[in-house]
Amino acid sequence: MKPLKHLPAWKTLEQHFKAMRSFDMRAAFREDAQRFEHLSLRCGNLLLDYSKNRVTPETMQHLMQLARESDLDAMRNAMFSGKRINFTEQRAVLHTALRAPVRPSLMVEGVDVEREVAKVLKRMQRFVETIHDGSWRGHTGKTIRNVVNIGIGGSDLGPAMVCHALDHYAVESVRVHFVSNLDPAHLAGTLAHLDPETTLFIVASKTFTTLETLANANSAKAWLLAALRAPAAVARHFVALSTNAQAVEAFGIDPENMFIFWDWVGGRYSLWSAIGLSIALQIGWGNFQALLAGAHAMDLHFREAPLEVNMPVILGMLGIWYANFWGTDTYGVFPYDQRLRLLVPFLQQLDMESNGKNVNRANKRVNYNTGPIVWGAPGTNGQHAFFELVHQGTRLIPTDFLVAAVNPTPLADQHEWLLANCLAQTEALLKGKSRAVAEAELIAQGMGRADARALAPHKVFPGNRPSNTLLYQKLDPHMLGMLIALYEHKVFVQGVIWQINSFDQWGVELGKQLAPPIRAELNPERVSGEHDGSTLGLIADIRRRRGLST
Ligand code: G6Q
Repeated sequence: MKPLKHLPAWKTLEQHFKAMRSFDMRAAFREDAQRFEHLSLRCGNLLLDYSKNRVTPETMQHLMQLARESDLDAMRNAMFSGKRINFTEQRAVLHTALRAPVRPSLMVEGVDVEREVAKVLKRMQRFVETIHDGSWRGHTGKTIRNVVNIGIGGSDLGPAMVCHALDHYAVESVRVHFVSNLDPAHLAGTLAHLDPETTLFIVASKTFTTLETLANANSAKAWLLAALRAPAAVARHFVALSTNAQAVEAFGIDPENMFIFWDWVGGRYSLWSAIGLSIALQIGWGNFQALLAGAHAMDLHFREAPLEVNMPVILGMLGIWYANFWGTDTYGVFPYDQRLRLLVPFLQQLDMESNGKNVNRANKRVNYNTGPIVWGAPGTNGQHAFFELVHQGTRLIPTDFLVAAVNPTPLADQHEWLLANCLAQTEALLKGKSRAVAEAELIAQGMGRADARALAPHKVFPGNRPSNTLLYQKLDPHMLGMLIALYEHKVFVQGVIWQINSFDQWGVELGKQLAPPIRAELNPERVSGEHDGSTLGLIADIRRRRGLST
């Protein structure tokens, strides 16, 4: 593997960047009336407009050449065909197989993956139907009205984001809740409104060893048993989603009530697997299938479309352009869609856990920046909060705006205003406002010349700031599936270019290792350990507040 910075296309891009430093998008739009047509594309009814970026068609050619020299094609095929591309954990990466229609041909290491997936999906479907038609009863014979998904990270963020996004598809008979945090406030606050007789817990944990999830599951079990007073009740009120049958059984959940998945499903890519049970319970089986089908449509596009017209590749390579040539550190995501309010936390995990790496596939430290800091919030809320910095701050921030043409919940002309604001923000980022215009506006408002001259610099918008717009018809399960898969593949593309493993997460381990000894030091019968001065000071302060010896 040739180091990234030694690739000819990288060197070409470095040269090209020098010429692009003074590039002005406004001039580019004036010079090319077809710029929007040249720099936008559709996949199904999803439109990506990337014309408001600091790129020319030539930039895009160089970026695609970099993708070719990085063996993107081969890496993509390796992922889809089940090669162990997660090489630090020796695992295949096959979330795409979870949403493919059954093809008996995907044999991976002797296992017919598609058939295994189909079997679990069938069991999930039957289970969902028994909850919805009321034939699954709680221990006291009542039907289930509330479902609580207990999980964290990948076993929470994806399903929670989808359930919020598609709450307009929710079935009436059950409500789904999510509990993730170790903070007892999360579980206690949720249970306060629920009736044990009509509540079902889904314990979602790939490993079934996760501290937070097991702590919450044990507390939920205690809550149930305190009310129903019969150990047999657990079998009617708990199901598990996991790869670890032994641990599920040890917890007391009937293996009949366990839905499995496999080690080739990464946590942050698992909403398509049994981990999506809460989604199917909330929106019904047909809609869950539509979500999978949407993701599959994007998989096909990613697999088959030439790089130049491949949406995940374009988004991924634009991110490389900004992070590695323009030196941007962050990237903002602004869904003008309240239902997508959990998209940003989901993408933060997807992107930052996947590409927040500093060692490459040759086990060497990289000498360039990798994954950006992902942040954002739904519009128009963000406009009233942090957009000041996006428009007038000193940093360049590439952004994605997402918006639906049609809102399933029309209220007066509110959606028209939402759309107008979304487009106005990207236009403002592009156009900016010059000092002369700012000054003229102030004078027209009646301000004296000297005052206007003094105030005008504060009212200047530099403009020429980049944005992508993703415009879709309406947020339905199919479209949401497409959008999530789009970002999954974008993150994959960037990981390939940066030559890192996007599918492990060793960076979350150290804190987990250090917690148990600290926990032991908070006990009345303290077990002293080795810490830095700050941690020692904090432990001592906590002990003092609790009246314990220090
Ligand atoms: C995701 C990560 C991580 C994981 C959680 C929960 O890719 O691996 O967020 O999903 O730590 O793990 P369990 O599902 O094993 O409880």
